[in-house]
Amino acid sequence: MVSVIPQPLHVEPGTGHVPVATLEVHALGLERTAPWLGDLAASLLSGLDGVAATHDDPASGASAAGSGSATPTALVLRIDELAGPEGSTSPERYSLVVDEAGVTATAAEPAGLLHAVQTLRQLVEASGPGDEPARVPHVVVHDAPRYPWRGLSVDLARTFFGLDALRAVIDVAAAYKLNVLHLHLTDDQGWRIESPSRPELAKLSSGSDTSGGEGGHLSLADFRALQDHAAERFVRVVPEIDVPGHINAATHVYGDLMPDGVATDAYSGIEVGFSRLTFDLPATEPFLRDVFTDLAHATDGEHVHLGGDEVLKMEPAEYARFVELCERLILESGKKPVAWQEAAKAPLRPGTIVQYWDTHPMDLTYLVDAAKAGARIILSPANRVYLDMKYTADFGLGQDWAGLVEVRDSYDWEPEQVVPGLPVETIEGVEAAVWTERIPTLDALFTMLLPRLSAVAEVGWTAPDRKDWDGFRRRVAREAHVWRRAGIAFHESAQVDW
Ligand code: TNX
Repeated sequence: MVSVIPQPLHVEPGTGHVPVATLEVHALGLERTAPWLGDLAASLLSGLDGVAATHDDPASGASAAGSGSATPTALVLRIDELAGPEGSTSPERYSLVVDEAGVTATAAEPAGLLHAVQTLRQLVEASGPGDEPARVPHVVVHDAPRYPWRGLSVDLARTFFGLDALRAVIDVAAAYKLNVLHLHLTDDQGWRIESPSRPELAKLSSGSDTSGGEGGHLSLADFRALQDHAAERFVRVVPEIDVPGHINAATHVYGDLMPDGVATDAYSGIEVGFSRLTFDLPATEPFLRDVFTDLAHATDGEHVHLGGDEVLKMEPAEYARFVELCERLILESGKKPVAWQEAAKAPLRPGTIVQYWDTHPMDLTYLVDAAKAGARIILSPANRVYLDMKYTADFGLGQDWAGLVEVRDSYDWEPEQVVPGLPVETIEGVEAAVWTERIPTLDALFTMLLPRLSAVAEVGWTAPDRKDWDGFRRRVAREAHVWRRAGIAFHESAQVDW
């Protein structure tokens, strides 16, 4: 075990140490694929106590680390097909070697190099802080993730969080090697993304939220900047427009989406399941075509999420027509559909990703059947990874409909056992979710995310036989120092000795 979250697959400790008080990053052969990576690595490592890291940029010929008296230790970043655990084909695989020569990170692709840097960052943290010059024990790490999809979903509709907040969330997610940021962009309370062919949506339906705040929305320029920040950290953004329920923000703008032709009132409460579209109205399909096509154009990623959850007032046949249409619109715009678990009750096209969430006791045969017919499954069991659930009964933030979710609940679960009968090879990954009905500020958001998000990250990355709660408790306690230094709020759960 090394003090790294998520725990790597293969670790060989050595004897001896390498000083890291001055690090010089050499990013080799990344000019075309990830020219920013050397600078990013240097800035991540320079944030650590007692470490000064610079990127030796061959283009500028400049190197500041050499200016001090100590000889800098080299951190080499280099692409190598052979990196990672033997036999691993994961595009995220990497190796990290710390020995007399310095530190060498190799990876099949640039994403793995950033993972290696995140591992190194935690190894440096674990050997400090102290008065001694920073150093890292010799070690060889070969690592690769268990699942290709390790996500966090953030609800921007109930409480709006803007670009800076979301950048901070991405940084934390990437620190624990998560690679998907799913944005729940629309719901009854707000439309939080500019839709160029329907500008009224964000204009008229983003001015409030459930916390009594002013709301807001992401302009396309914001969304562009957000995706750039995410891409530099190898995080894919999956945007969601939730239909055919959770749609009051749209019916508030367009009366012709309502059978009586009358636009609905704005809503800033926290009930769910009361709003819906109507398939046979003439305005419905053009509306869906516009907003999904706009979103598909705006996103760089492969996936667009169509929602589909909690449509409590609709016959199954009409619901199935919505799912079929939205899947088709997304595929026609060149993207792949993702939907909440209820969509699996309708016939799906093979390859659609279905996100399991509802842990109320129920017959899940329809979900298992969909997986057997070609759907890929993401696991977001609410009683484990809904990070808007309260930690304890008296906790001041969040909700408790799925139960209380302490750190250990988020940690101690096995994805293959969540849905009985689900073929394990259909599991694409795991995703935490934070709904924001009762999460009014960024501090509140991080208090709900941390430490539980790091627990979910280990579930998604680490092989089951490498996981262990006692080890995790000790490792996560060390991260408190990192969060405090960065000014990031977290919950000092009684389950951890901070
Ligand atoms: C269920 S999970 C919802 C959301 C709520 C959340 C609150 C899901 C697909 N739907 O609309 O915000 O519970 O925890």
